[in-house]
Amino acid sequence: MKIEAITLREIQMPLVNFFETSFGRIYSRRILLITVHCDGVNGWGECVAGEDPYYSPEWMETAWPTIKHYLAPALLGKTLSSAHECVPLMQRVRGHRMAKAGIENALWDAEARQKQQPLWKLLGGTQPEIACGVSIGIQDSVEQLLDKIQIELAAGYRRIKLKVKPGWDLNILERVRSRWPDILLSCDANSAYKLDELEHLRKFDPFNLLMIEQPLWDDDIYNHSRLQQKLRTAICLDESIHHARDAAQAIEMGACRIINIKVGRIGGFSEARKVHDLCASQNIPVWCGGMLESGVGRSHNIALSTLPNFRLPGDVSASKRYWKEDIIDPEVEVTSEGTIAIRDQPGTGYQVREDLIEKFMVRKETFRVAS
Ligand code: OSB
Ligand code: MG
Repeated sequence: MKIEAITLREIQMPLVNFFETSFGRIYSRRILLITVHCDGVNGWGECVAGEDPYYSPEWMETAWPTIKHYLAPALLGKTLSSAHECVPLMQRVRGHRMAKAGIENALWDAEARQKQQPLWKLLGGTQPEIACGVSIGIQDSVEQLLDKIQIELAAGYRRIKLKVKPGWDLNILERVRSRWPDILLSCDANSAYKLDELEHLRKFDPFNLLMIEQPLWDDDIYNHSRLQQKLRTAICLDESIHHARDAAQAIEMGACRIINIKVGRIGGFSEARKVHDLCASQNIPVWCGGMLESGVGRSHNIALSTLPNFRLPGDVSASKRYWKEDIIDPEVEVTSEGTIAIRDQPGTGYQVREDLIEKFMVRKETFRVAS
């Protein structure tokens, strides 16, 4: 598999509904798509870095030049026998995991298409059907939130995750639990709390949550271990886990009982599998997080979620929850049982709609081997 060229495209797509977390609200997404051109086959990846450096230090405008000036030059002209061989070639660049993941995952897609094999099988997936949950952002009113939950439960989703922050937490959990005492319910703070709010966080315990995701600082593991000792509710780490060593340390310290794997935050499929395998060996369940992806990233999340230790429903949901029209064919659909059936065609099983990408595109740049 010779890497002949790499193309970056920025597309802009309005969200069907705004999405609000403890770090802010967005109405539309800027998405960086990466195409690797290898021996006549194109592989597609999505860099999940956000519009702003709020979820992570990485964002759209760091990913593009990092790929242009460092990652693409490290890869162009190289011949790989499989996608994971790109990892050591990009290692000199520190961090920038979402940029690296966008490229690595595009190479996996190319490899799967070249081998005429489904990506999920190439990754070692074993589950032909995956369980889906939804992440519901902060709303303008509690009534709106309850309406949203009602709609998602009626659609069949198996787990509801609510974004929380001080002032939008115990009050909503109370309302939700009194209406739905038995649903699988979790919450995600995106680092909205401090360790001195322990007494407040302990008040989450009676709501019988599946987990509380990332209550404390994004760059902290140790203080989560102190907090976990004092909470009955399981902590799930998202932002704090960047690679398998982080996961090993977090588990050893008792900082969490569940880990959210986002392939972008972890730096690509190879490292995501390492985190998965490590958690499996320690009996820590994992689930697949989302970053409001277009169909390209979404289809990669689906493939990853087929690995055996993805034992809890992921934030992997239908295209139409986010997009009027998604850039893949078919769109991702969720059954009335709240599952996605894995497609068995070569690659992701979804075709990239270049016509639509052309329509949403605001910039494009191709890098080739210098001749
Ligand atoms: O923390 O899981 C998160 C979206 C953007 C940034 C961070 C997060 C999220 C979500 C959305 O919760 C999950 C999805 O894509 O549905
Ligand atoms: Mg999260």
